[in-house]
Amino acid sequence: MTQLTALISVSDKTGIVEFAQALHALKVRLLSTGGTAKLLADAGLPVTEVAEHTGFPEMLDGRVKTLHPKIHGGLLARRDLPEHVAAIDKHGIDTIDILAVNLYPFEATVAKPGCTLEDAIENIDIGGPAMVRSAAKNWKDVTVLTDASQYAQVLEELKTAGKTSDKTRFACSVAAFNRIAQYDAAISNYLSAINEDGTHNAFPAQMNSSFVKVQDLRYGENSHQSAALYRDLFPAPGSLVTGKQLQGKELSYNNIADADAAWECVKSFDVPACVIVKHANPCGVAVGVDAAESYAKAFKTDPTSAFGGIIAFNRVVDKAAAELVVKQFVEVLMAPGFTAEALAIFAPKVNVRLMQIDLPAGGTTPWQQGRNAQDSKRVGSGILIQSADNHFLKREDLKIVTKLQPTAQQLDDLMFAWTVAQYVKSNAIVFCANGMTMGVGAGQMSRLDSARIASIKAEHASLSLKGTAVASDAFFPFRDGLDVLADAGATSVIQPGGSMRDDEVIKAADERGIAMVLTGVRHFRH
Ligand code: 93A
Repeated sequence: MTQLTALISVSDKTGIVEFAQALHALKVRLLSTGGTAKLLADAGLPVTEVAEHTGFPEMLDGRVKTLHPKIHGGLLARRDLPEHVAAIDKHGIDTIDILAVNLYPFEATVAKPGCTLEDAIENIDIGGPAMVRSAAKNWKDVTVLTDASQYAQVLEELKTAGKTSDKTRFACSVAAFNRIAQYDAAISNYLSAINEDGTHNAFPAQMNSSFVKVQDLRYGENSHQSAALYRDLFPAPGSLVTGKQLQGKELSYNNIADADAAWECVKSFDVPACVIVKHANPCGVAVGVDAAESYAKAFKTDPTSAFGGIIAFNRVVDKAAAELVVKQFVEVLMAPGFTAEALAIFAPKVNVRLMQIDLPAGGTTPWQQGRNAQDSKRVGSGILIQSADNHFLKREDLKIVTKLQPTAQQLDDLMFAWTVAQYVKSNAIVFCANGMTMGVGAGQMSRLDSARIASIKAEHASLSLKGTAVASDAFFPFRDGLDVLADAGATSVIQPGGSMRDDEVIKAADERGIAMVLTGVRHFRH
């Protein structure tokens, strides 16, 4: 039997010495590129460098190593075609029967924070994929290995049969093309998302997205669903996925979803704030002089729902805040930092998941403010993509439409209520007073029901809604919704306006002694 030749050229050198040793034991001739050849030679293996084999040196810092007809001819020549065999003979080209290649680590390079465009470019492998494609195309004659996990099977077949099976060679060829497709997609995704100076391009011409796996999750929304967390190749600074878990059990799928809702909401406040989330909705939000006060107020909104909640702060959690929070059953606690005393208070609570997440430094774009420019939602086999709801209301945008003008305190509460309503699932009704939610009605199919539920919740928490400010995430189609708020005790309302019956609703507000302001924007959230 003629001697087989293997070309080995790998960046990830895991298991390669053992593989080459096994090939050598099977009398396979070894060809290899610079770094790999050195490693194999150091292990005492007889190996011919590709440069020696081709008679052409590696050049341009290794950019040209294997791009040579002696390599590609050896991989591509069909052994069953006499013309092919004659052609390679004429040019002194030897056939290559086994190719083991893994590529420059492009994906790992660009996944590193701070990777420069230049680094990324240098890690685009050209010669490796070219050889892999040649070998994979000629799968009937060549076995191509692109992953260390394939070495054992191929060795086994070589040992027992002296050659690999058609089945294995075809499977290796498919795996090789899959790997190349994945590799090229990573390059295309990366380059589509940056500008020529290396800055991030939030709106690339091509709607590519590239995700880096963060971790497998124990299960998805329910225990029969499997799940994993991926992060954007370029996560917005200060977003949840940039955080570090300091203690506690592994985060679950639902923990992460709820934590994101809480973190996005708490980031919206400039003053110390606390957000408690359950089932993707805030069940208590408040601002205060410090973390402790904001928590105490947020907890009061709905102590029943807060049990097992996900809590986010936009200030460092100190001893005073920790002493309050530790009294309740908490699943996840997020903050830009924790004092040593606070950490000591939570240390015995081994199940409490503590997350430290930096706040975004801020800037003019949503991304600099720690928000994604886009969000998306799967619909069957499609995907809906939209620019994210990054509209943040300014006081000067408000239009007062009632005879009664809101007082300064009411305006503060209306602005606060509006901010919270943005993070409550529609239909959203949020009663507030003194920088604290007093009743949250979320996720109902009817706005009236959301209003009713918000007042029932306030009653359960023994909170009076007298004199409260209310936000409605979308307009009132009829006056009945407003009447429910007035009956509950509200004296000021913020809502988008824009209904056909705005006049009827404004008239009702005047009748009921309510000061009403319109925002001109709505915040549906589904
Ligand atoms: O720079 S390249 O694109 N040009 C080439 O001709 C070439 N040939 C193999 N990269 C090339 N390779 C890659 O080098 C392989 O895909 C492998 O990742 C790496 C192995 O280099 P070394 O053996 O010197 O460590």
